[in-house]
Amino acid sequence: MILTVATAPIAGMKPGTSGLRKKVAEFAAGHYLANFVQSVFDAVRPAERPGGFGGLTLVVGGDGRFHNREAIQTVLRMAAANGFSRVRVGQGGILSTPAASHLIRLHNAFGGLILSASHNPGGPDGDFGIKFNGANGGPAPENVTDAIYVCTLSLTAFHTTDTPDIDLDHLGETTIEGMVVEVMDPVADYTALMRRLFDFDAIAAMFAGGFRLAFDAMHAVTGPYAHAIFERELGAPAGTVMNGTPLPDFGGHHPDPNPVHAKVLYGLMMSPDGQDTPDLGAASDGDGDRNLIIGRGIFVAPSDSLAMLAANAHLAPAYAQGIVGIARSMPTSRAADRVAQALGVPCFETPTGWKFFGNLLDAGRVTICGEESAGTGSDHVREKDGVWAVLLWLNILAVRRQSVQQIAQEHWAQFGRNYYTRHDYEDIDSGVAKALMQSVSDRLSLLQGANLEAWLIDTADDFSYLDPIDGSLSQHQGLRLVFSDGSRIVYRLSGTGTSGATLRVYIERYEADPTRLGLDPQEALADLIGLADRVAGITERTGRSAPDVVT
Ligand code: VG1
Ligand code: CO
Repeated sequence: MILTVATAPIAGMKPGTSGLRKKVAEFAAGHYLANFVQSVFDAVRPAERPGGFGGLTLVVGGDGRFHNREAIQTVLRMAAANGFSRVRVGQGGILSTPAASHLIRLHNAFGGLILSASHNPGGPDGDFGIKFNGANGGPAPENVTDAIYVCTLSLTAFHTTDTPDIDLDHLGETTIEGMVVEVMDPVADYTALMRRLFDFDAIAAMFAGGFRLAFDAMHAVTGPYAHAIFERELGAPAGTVMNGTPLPDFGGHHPDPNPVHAKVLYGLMMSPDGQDTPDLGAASDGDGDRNLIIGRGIFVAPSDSLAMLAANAHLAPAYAQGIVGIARSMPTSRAADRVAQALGVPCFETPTGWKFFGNLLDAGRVTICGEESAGTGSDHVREKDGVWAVLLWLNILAVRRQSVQQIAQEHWAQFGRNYYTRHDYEDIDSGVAKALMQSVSDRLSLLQGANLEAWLIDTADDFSYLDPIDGSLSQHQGLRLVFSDGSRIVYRLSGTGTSGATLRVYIERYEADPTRLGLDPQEALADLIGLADRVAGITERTGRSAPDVVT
């Protein structure tokens, strides 16, 4: 039976950088999830179609975190009550974010709901999240997330059914109030796509020749994908995939692929003995859209990885014709810009968050996109894609027959090196964080053109982005200090956290001197790091003497 349940608006449901994220307890309480899902449906219901969602398909899946299954059952009942004709859901409720994006595109779905808080911790005390992706497979753009938020503010009822839980573990079809629920293999279509993009034979031959990969799935969603692709398809030995079973609490860890949270992998790759060190270390995050790349003895900064992948993409079959353009988020280093320039293609600078790449990708203006936060992807889907990035690295390594270290060194020798770091101050008081940002913002016009400790500031501004495709304007996307030599300091507040505020400070300096390409980034950037602290008064205002995470 279809039920209409009375409800009242719940405050604070404004989607952030990537969907709505809150503590599990908040999501699981009362009508919280139902309110948000109904607001999504109300905001995106096609007004011009008399049947609403009739005849349309929704893709549903999540990263397997605590509360995933319960949330999926709620979404299924509500999709049926709101009139969808079909839902395609990953077996066990599992779909990586890039796989969901692919399924939406492959099956011409209306869109998808992805249940994930991505790199945020899980478990009963951790975070939960949900985001809506549209028919292009990409995260809803700001005008859609704004419309969803507006709906949350005046919601009075939601539609659901009294159907018992659907079996999510067996492939096949059932129906809820006339809506077909198809439980799908979450891995098969995605694997087929990867096989088309990359030279699996060349990569398999490399593995057969003794090449070693260590892939840390962090007990998150990429485990099944990684086992299927790296071990079964490409013949990498069993054990290549570490932590390959998705767990509701990610094994108690934080599924954020950085040197801090992927410490074991990092230690393995950077171990000085080198004997047992794999050739490539990689990891992905909660929902499988991020990637960490570490060569033997060398951590590849995500901004560098983007540049190196763009420079070498033509070595993989999918990109053999070359790339048409690159896009990077504003805080991402300018290493990719130099590659674009050398290739004679444009490089776009967008705000943080994958939703800003969608229009450029749809319009065919860019092929490869990336963010400093370990997100890289291409026009094959409309999300960043962790396993894709690892496969592109593998394909490049298989063709070039060099180590990651050699490839990085040759890259820097050709293009110079953009030393880069991001310092995160997590869970600081929101008021303190806002005041800090405001104080820098208030001084931007004074900073512009100023000489600070021998650094001349060329530009001091609050980044805003005018989308070249649809003309939409996104303001307040980060405070930038750009120096006369191209170095940059960027301050931003995170839009994905669930408690307090996280201040991100992004620091970059370009080095062309061939004798100075092998420095430790923290040393190469030491004076700018100090300057960033003094300009914003970070230590003084937050009482923190050091960042929580340095990448
Ligand atoms: C962070 C990253 C951003 C990324 C976003 C979602 O956002 O900085 O680059 O797109 O997470 O990634 P913020 O607002 O916290 O800086 V994921 O993999 O968590 O969906
Ligand atoms: Co993610």
